[in-house]
Amino acid sequence: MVTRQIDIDTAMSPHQILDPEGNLVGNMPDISAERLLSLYRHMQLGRAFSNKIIALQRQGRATTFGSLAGQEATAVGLAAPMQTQDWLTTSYREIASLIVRGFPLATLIYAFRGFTPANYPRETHCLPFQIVIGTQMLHAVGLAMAAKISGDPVVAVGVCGDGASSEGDFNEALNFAGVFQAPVVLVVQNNGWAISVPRHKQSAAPTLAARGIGFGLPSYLVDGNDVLAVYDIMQQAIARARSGQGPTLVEALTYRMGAHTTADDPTRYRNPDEVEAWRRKDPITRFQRFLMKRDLLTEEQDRQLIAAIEEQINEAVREAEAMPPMAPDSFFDYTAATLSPRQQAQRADLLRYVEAKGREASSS
Ligand SMILES: Cc1ncc(C[n+]2csc(CCOP(=O)(O)OP(=O)(O)O)c2C)c(N)n1
Ligand SMILES: [Mg+2]
Repeated sequence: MVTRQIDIDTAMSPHQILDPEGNLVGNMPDISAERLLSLYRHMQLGRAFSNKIIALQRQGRATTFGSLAGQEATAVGLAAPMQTQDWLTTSYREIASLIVRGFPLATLIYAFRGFTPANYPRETHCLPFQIVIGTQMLHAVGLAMAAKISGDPVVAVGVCGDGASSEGDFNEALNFAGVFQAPVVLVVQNNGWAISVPRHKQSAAPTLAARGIGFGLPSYLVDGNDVLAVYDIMQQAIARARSGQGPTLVEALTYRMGAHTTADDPTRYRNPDEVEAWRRKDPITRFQRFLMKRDLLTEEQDRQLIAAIEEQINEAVREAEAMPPMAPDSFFDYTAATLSPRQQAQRADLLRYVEAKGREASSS
């Protein structure tokens, strides 16, 4: 019988490297200046991307979108230590993680026009982001098990929200990962809310990280607004998984500054004081202060970086809006390798309907 010693303390108080003023309060991980600036640029890119899609949605140029604001340190810090061959499975809230993995901005924007990209960027090793809450945690464990069975030095990272931790899928993923020692890192991005349901309604456990202990997983609570702390814990967990030391659960404590999605009004259920308190812990401001104190970033360079990001996003919007809409029946191509007679009939039915609607529109 295998007995593993699991430290409960790491799951109880958050690991922190930078305080909200950007002062170093923990051990600095071994990261080059170039990489520090790349983390910062991706955080700014994540926020600007989120703001842009929300603006496009308001103009009828994008679908429903869940704000990323406030969660950039977690999204960037969890993806940055991954290697090219590793797999990432996320929800809709981790778009900045996909960007870190090299997912093209124009392809993402095309997806937020409501279309499935014809040339999915498989080389990024990111599964399509999940809307079905919690499911991607099982996908991550499955990918990790495939790597383990094949003997590939590949790690999978699965990310979900605090609300998702109440789903069966989340618990099954942790249990399976623990029993079979899958090379996986399971991350809960605890942003305080699952639409209008607060964290305390999800679990009576003192932290969500503490839940990992019961499954036999080394578990870590981390300040999710501190990119260095997230990077540090993730780097260690990924290295352990790669060297055959099994899975880890990470809970990143952060906050959803914006609405759940463009279809939500959080002022109906959230106390503005709570939002204000978290604004003072803004992950981008914190890291910006740190970089400036270290003379790695000047105000002028910061302005230039933000302007360059704006231009990069505008260019991606132009590119995405120039792409033709997907054929309305193309989703049949992604659903099954071969269509059953019933599915073929459904496809023909859909095409007849689309054609009739087109005729109706052109005659009116
Ligand atoms: C299985 C399932 N149940 C319900 C929903 C509807 N739904 C969409 S988002 C959401 C809340 C998710 O909260 P959380 O896991 O904390 O993620 P967050 O949106 O805060 O990132 C729910 C219930 C869904 N998409 N899938
Ligand atoms: Mg949440």
